[in-house]
Amino acid sequence: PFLLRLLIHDTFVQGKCWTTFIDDSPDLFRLFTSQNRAQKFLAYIGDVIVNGSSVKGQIGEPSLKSEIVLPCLVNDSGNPIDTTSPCPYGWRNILLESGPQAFSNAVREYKGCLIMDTTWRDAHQSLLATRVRTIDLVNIALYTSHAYSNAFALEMWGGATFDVAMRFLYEDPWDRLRKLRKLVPNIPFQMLLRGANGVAYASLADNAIEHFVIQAKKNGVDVFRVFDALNDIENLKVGCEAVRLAGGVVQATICYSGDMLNPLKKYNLKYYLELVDQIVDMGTHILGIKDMAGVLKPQAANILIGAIREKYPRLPIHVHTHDSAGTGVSSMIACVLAGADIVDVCSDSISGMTSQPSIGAFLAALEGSGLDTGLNPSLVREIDTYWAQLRLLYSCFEADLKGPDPEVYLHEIPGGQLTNLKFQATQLGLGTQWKETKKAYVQANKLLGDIVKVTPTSKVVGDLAQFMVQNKLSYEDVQVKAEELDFPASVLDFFQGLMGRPYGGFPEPLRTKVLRGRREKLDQRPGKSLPPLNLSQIKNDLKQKYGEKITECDVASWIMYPKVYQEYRSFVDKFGDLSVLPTRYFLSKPNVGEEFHIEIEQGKTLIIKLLAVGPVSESTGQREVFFELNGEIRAVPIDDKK
Ligand code: 3PY
Ligand code: ZN
Repeated sequence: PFLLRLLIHDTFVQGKCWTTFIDDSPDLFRLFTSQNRAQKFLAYIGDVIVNGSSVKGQIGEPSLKSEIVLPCLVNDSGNPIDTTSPCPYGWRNILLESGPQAFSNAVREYKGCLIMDTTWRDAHQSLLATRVRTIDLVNIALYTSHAYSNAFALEMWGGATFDVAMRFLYEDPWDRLRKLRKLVPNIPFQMLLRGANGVAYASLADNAIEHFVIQAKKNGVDVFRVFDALNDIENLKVGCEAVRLAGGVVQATICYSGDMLNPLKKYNLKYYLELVDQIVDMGTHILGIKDMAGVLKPQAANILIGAIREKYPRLPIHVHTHDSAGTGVSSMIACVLAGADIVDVCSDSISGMTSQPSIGAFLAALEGSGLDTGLNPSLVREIDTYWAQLRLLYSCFEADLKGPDPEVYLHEIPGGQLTNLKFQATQLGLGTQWKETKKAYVQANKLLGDIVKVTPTSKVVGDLAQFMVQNKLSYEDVQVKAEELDFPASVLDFFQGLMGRPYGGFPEPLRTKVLRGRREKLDQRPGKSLPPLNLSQIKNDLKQKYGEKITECDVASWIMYPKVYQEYRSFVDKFGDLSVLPTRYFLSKPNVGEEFHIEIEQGKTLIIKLLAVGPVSESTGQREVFFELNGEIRAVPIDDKK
């Protein structure tokens, strides 16, 4: 094929060949590159055929195996909306034209109520183990750009998506951001930043956070929801300052925990209002209220938002919740009526339970209030026809929740963690003891001092709860035997102070007993004692290892998750960039005779057909898998690992 390509090459045909012709004509080699790429795809697909999917957390096969039907958007006059290019209008235009402060002023002045859709981040993080892949977001992006053109934002990045993209989906999270940004230039993109932890699980050097946020902003994030898991303002400041310096919209956020209406509980209205005062002193474009477990009941929402609105009439307020108890829509309506400017909802088919409340239900519940979201419910519903299919495509990551569970008011497990913890309990053989795990979670939280529970502190409580169940330890046992027990690493990190300082201080004598002098207690902001990273050195080291193409985004990925990044790179080296492979073939094998397409880049498509699977060779332990690739037969040897 190379010779053929050479012989038909324009320059060659015209006889204008020179001695460096081959070196100067990279197009001659493109065939090899794409053949090499195709070979890697076949190696991955062959492995799924012979050994089954190895995607972590997958149980069984996708329920949907047919082609996904895309939406068909029509306007109010019944005419089709052109979705071949993005919608040109949206809130992002105001942001780009006038900057973050004018943007947040415009949000506050908006007479209706705005929504942020979380379908692309928190909804699938909370119901489908964060496994939704870039290709499935890309395929709905242009439609979303039109149907959601008046949304305040789409939450589409950060939180667990960064880690999971590389660790389990073998994708580059930055690539996702760039692709979606191109397709949706009109709606602001929001990400979740874990304050001084970036998108990792523990504090990083301050310059690492600054570096990360600069890349996120450059590649397409507009609004940064910044929180600290312990509501520690010093930690929060690190993230917020980084966003301000990068030119992003700062959404400094308070995490809501407990039950403000219960006088016996630790976190009351006064606690939250003092936090708001500190945030206002620090400065923010928008105030975020993050109810990560879905425990903000309508009446508490009314009082809390009402009090903030009264004290700070100019401050835009954005509220986030989870629908675990089934009260999400009513709480969000209460927030809006009390003066919140923006609330979080998501596409109906991927809403409810540990996810966000349904957008359709919210829009319907708002009817008659006079508060306009600017969204057309029938377009929103049409987008949901896509998500209804996606829910089936990703059914193998379902946590098997069957309905709302108001028990969340007792255990306060965050939405994203609840599904995870339930899954882990099953994997650890604790499935029958899921009830015990929830009970232990309450006791573990009490032992840790009734802390605010959200990543990473929720993991500390979860790890301690699992440890108690596995070792059959009661609340009293932990207190009495603390000096002998081998606690999970996250519990040691927490007590050492690596996650910051909890409100009311660390519980003593438990802290001292757990640490037993093995680790020095840290009683200041963790990042303060971390030396700045040598970013150019890291980049040079990565270039040495992976070649000259290393970017600042790679540097940021490596800093957040060094081991995961290395494993991701080895995977891509072996199987190529699989982000363009349709999800059905990423997760399950094709049938013999089935033909499918992979668009590896615009205008370049691989047509693949599975022909047959050979027997295992006794000498090599391999099977030959026969494909037709763009009309040519290929035999790919695959190790049979079964
Ligand atoms: C995350 O940090 O990933 C969260 O979703 C916290 O709620
Ligand atoms: Zn959430």
